[in-house]
Amino acid sequence: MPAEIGPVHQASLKIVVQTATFNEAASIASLLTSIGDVLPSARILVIDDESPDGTGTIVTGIAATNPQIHLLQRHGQRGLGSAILDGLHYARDLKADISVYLDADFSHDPADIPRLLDALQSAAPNDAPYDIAIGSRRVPGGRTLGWPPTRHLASWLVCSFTRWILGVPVKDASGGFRAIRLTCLDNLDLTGIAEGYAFQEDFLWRAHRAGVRMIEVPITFTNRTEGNSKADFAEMLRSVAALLRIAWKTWLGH
Ligand SMILES: Nc1nc2c(ncn2[C@@H]2O[C@H](COP(=O)(O)OP(=O)(O)O)[C@@H](O)[C@H]2O)c(=O)[nH]1
Ligand SMILES: [Mg+2]
Repeated sequence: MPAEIGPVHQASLKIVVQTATFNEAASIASLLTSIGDVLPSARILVIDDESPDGTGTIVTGIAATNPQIHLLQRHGQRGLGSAILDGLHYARDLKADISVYLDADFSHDPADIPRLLDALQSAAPNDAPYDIAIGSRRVPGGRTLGWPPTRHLASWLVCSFTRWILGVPVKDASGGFRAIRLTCLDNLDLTGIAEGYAFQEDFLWRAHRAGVRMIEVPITFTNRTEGNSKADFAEMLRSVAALLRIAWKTWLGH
């Protein structure tokens, strides 16, 4: 049953829902079905990095019978951030107005997408509209389920660092569930943006400095029950290095 129809849908804006995948064969088919149930008119884009478990092959099969589903199969490349960025550009090439991105492991509930879309339209009459709606675990009503204490600690450190050291005025800068008004990309310099998980903080840092308006929407994040996390120790180190580079640029006033 489709979710409640909000103002964005009535305005018939063109929406792409995108998800980056690496080894998500266990969940991708049901995720595509769930997104289609929530937003029947949206295009759905999967950006896959040659997943060895055949995620791309599964999507190819589904896309063959459903023209609303697109696969961007990348070759010889890895990285959550660069995958999301390629997806945003792909959505813009499709002439979409808004792209929503979310993880492929059901940590983000597709049923929350309409609330993110509606938040983009929620600015007061004389204010500029919001360009980014952030699915947030750190505003009242938001929460994270199923994480070990170490993940909670790492996430709290990253979000605090981004808020207080990098100066980005949001509480959850590290989540991967967002709605983006694609015109805002025109005002952002995305050269050299982090290609891994630190893309999430780097993107908001650049957006904030460009004057892009953002709003946080409470969501429940549920840790995956299928497949494995790609946020390993090496990725954590890459993210820390990327955040320190951004801090350096912040202090230098770049
Ligand atoms: N295309 C692509 N997707 C990735 C890559 N790394 C992670 N992902 C996807 O990014 C999302 C978040 O990754 P996940 O492993 O769930 O991270 P966690 O939720 O932080 O533990 C999932 O949909 C992954 O499949 C990558 O290198 N390339
Ligand atoms: Mg996950």
